[in-house]
Amino acid sequence: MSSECIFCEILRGNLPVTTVYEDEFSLAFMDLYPMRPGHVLVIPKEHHVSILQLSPKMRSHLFELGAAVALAQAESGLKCKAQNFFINDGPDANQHVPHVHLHVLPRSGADLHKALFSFVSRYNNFFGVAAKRRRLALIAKDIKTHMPRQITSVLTSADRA
Ligand code: DGP
Repeated sequence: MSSECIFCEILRGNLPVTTVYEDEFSLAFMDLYPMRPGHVLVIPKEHHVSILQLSPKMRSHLFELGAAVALAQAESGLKCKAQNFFINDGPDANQHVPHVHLHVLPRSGADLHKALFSFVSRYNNFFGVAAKRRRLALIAKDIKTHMPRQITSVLTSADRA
């Protein structure tokens, strides 16, 4: 873990987080500055900046978890007809938090302008105000309720560092 990484601080329990899913390798939680309602981040517990530093099994695990989150978002009460899955992989790709994170961004089918605005503004380093924790907690509860019972994973306890 890195002492200068806010996601590591979240994993250590030193910063608040609104969790959607957790296992021994990964965490899925609500983005505090959601680009659209229901925006979730999926991270490995190991600190790495780039997906290129992850094992193939870990990369696969993160994407399977991202897919499970997407299924749950689609089943939840969110307006969600599709998702953007994306990773800003390194500072020169507009990565702001130097810890691998997969964005799972619900799209309503009628939100092009709002989504475009949020992409452009954050790529200009403007994130706006943090979402209200109570609202994040309500959305997280809804997504959690719809998470698949089992996440397909190639990782086992033997893969623990
Ligand atoms: P990126 O620009 O790809 O590095 O995305 C970083 C994301 O992290 C961005 O969508 C906002 C989010 N974020 C920043 N600080 C916090 C925090 O303290 N808690 C949570 N939950 N999300 C955060």
